[in-house]
Amino acid sequence: MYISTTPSEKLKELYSNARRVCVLTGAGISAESGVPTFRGGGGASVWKGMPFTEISSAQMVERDLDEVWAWFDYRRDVIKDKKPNEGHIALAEWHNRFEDFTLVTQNIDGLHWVAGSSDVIELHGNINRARCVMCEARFDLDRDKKHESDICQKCNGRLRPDVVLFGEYLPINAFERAMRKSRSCELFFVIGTSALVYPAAGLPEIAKEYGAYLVEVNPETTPLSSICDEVLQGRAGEILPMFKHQAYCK
Ligand code: BJW
Repeated sequence: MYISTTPSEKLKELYSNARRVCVLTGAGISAESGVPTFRGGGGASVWKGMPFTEISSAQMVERDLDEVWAWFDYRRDVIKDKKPNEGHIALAEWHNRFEDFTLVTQNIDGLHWVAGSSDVIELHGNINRARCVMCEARFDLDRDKKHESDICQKCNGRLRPDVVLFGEYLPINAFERAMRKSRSCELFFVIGTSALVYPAAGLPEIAKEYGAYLVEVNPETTPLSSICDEVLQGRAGEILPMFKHQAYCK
C-alpha cells in the first residue's frame, strides 16, 4: 500500500487513462466548507444531550417527530449559507473528464449539486426535502422556514425530513446503481468518510473485490485504509485539485 500526501506516479497514470471512475464522499468533503462532521469531534454529533445515533434514528421518528424536525431545522440553518469548497469543485469537473463517472455521496447537504456536479447519487437523502410518512410524496423545503408541523399537500399525512436514518433502508434504486458502478469501475476514490456506516461503507470493499484500484483521501486512517491501494493523507480540498493538471486520454 502507498501512503503519501501526493498521488503516486501509478495513480497519475491510472487517472489519465481511466474510463470508469467512481467516487464515494462523506462528511469530510464538506468539512472545509464549515459543515460539521459527525465523528471525531465534529459538531453534528449531539443534539440536546442525545447522540446523533439516537436523534437520527427510525425509532426517534416514531417516538418524537417534532424533535427530529427541530434537529434537522437546526442543521438546515447551520448549512444554509455554506458554499462548496475546492474538493467539491474538483469533483464537479470530473463529470466531463471521464467517459463514465459516478459520484456517490452519503452527505445530505446538497453541496455537490451547488458545485456543479451534473449527477449525484445521494444515498442518505437530502436535508432540503421533506417526504410524506403516508404516501411518500416529496417536497422541496423553504430554506428560511421551520417545518415541524407541515402536512402533505396530497394526502394530509405528516411530513418528515427526506433523509435516511439509522435503521432505515437506503433508496433502493440509488443503492443498486451505486453497487453496479462500484463493481464495474477501474478506479474508486473514497473521500472524507469514517467508513463506519453500512451499507455505504461496503461500496469501496465491493469495488476492490471487483478489481478497482482503491484510493482513500482523508487526513485520518479509517477501517478501510488497510485494504486501499493508495492512501492520500490530507484534506480533500487540498488533495483533489492536485489531479487537475493531469493529462488525460478520453
Ligand atoms: C476529512 C476532512 C477533510 C475531516 N477532507 N476528509 C452492517 C454492519 C454493521 C451495522 C450495520 C450493517 N448494516 C446496517 C447496519 C446498521 C447501520 C450502521 O451502519 N451502523 C454502524 C454505525 C454500525 N446502518 C443503517 O442503519 C443503514 N440502514 C440499513 O442498513 O438499512 C437496513 C436495515 C433496515 C432496518 C433495520 C436494520 C438495518 C442506514 C444508515 C443511515 C445513516 N444516516 C446518517 C444520518 C443521516 C441524517 C443526518 O445527517 O443526521 O448519515 S448517520 C451519519 O453517518 C450520516 C453520514 O452520512 C454517515 C457517515 O458518516 P461520514 O460521512 O463517514 O462522516 P464522519 O463524521 O463519520 O467522518 C468524517 C470523516 O471525514 C472522518 O474520517 C474525517 O477524518 C474525515 N475528514 N475533514 C477529507 N477536510
